[in-house]
Amino acid sequence: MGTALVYHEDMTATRLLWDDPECEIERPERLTAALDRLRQRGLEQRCLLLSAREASEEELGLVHRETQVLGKEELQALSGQFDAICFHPSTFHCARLAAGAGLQLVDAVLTGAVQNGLALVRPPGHHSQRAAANGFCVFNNVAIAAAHAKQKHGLHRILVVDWDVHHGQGIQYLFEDDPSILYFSWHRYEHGRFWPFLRESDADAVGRGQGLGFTVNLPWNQVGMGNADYVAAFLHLLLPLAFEFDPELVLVSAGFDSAIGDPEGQMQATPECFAHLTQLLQVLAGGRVCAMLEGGYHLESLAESVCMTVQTLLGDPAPPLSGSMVPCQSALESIQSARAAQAPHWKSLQLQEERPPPLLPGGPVCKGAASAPSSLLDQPCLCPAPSVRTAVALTAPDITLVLPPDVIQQEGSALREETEAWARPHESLAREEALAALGKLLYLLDGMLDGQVNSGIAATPASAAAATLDVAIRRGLSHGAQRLLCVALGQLDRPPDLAHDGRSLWLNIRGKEAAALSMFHVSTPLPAMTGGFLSCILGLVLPLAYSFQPDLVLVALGPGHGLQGRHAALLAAMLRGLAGGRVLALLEEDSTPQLAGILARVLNGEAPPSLGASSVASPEDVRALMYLRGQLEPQWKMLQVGAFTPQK
Ligand code: Q9C
Ligand code: ZN
Repeated sequence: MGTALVYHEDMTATRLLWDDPECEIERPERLTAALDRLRQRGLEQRCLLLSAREASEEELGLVHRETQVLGKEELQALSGQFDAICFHPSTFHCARLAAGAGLQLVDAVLTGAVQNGLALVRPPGHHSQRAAANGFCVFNNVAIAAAHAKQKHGLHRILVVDWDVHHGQGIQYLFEDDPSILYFSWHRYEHGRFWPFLRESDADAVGRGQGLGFTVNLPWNQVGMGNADYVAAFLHLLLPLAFEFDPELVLVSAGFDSAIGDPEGQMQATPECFAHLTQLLQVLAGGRVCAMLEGGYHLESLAESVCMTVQTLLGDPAPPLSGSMVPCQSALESIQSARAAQAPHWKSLQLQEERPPPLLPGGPVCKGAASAPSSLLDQPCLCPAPSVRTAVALTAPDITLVLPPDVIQQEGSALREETEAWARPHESLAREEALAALGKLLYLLDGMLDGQVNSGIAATPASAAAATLDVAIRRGLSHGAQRLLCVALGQLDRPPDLAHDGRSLWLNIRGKEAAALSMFHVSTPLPAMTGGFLSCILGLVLPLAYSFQPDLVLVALGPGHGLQGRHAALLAAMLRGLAGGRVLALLEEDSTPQLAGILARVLNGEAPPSLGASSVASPEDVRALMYLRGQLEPQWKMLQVGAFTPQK
């Protein structure tokens, strides 16, 4: 459905007219560097370009008290009245364009002209308050867009995700008693010793009045937070609340001063991390995500991170995350304290907070941020994108299957002798239909392993599902996959002679018992209700997967898998964050064309349908999750929620 890029060259006009070391980092080059890189990567060309317009007085009035135009002489004097503000004669025009750009983006998304988009704007907005400019921000672009989405489009639930490294206190103040706007912000805090030095940036500021629980602060008390810390914050704090909230629209205060190399943030997250954050948000609100630039002062890091965000909005799979995926102790403590502060207001946190896990010292410690931007930044991932994003290899190409034009129905099959050789050990693969299906699957898998195809769907007769999966795993491991994650739903057993060499992680979702037979062989019941399903995905499947860092994912819906279509779509959409989106879904031949169709679209980058208001996880589901977490947490560190180590 498309991605909008909203911009206007005039927004490069505002600049610093006198010496001020605090303001000098907010430079016009921030916009030109980001835009140049988007062009260079061919990403701008794939977007719907919208030329920013000025917001009207009335639109600004949604959030701000009267605004004024000033003469040049008054600008410096006026600047002195605010914290971290330097006005320029063009500031008012630029700030009106920045606010207008956000409004256009929201209008484009909510009228269905596009699915999502990014507004590349200056000045930023999230520090701006009702009657005060602050922290380089003049008008609160995101807040105005949120108020507009409520007023002009009648929305009732808007999620604002502020991944800028500073606390967007302006947004918090404007909506702290408003339950229709869930505001999440993580920020460098250092126990209150970092700008803007506010007590109300801490985790225990949770909103007031009707808005209790609709302000979510995650203060980082150390610098050096990295990919694992950011993803853990999403999986264990933001996303459970966001799914429970069930937003109709997601606005992102997209500051990239939280990325590696930034002089303000001093954090370590690589640009690829923003692809993952974006992708994780795209499963909400039917994929209606509007990102607006806030901070980001390291031009290289900013440009790369903007590209990662836009690329993901366009539906490209996120590149794999680099580095060991182990959240640091300080991050876990922050996540735990935010969860504890929010637990009274959110059902999805309550059951698990009943017995707060003990905090034990001794986890990994953040390295700090002294090191220069790592080589990760100097060498952006240059792996060529596969020519086919998604291929569907069904045995009888289905004419009733409605697919986007860029999803291909694969005709090819592996060579007959080769297919027979792989099939030989399995009785269930002797039948002609099973052999034919296996030939198509092998052909598809080879395309994926060779890098020609990114993701795919194959089908098999139910009686041959287990054997086909067994062959797929072996073939994957012998033809290039280093680490293979297999998520198996329904009656599928781990192939008995699959080596226990740590190269495959088997996760079965079915039956009654939760069991970790080894760290690479996990079984958990399929929750009946949406709430339980979500905590299974966010609390178990994704933490395991992000810890394991597979380079190939197989997801198999086997006999009696019992998964609803929208749940299958969500699982596939979220597993797409692993292995650079190299995901092969294996279905039963008699699955409905609807199921095959929705999985193909989701693997191809479309948003899964909203789950709607979710039920709570049942006590049994929570017990299963807690049990497995206790078993597996020492090995798979992304499972940690708070600094928790189970007692023996
Ligand atoms: N060294 C935005 O990122 N100066 N504003 C802090 C600490 C103010 C940041 C000084 C930073 C404002 C949108
Ligand atoms: Zn910032």
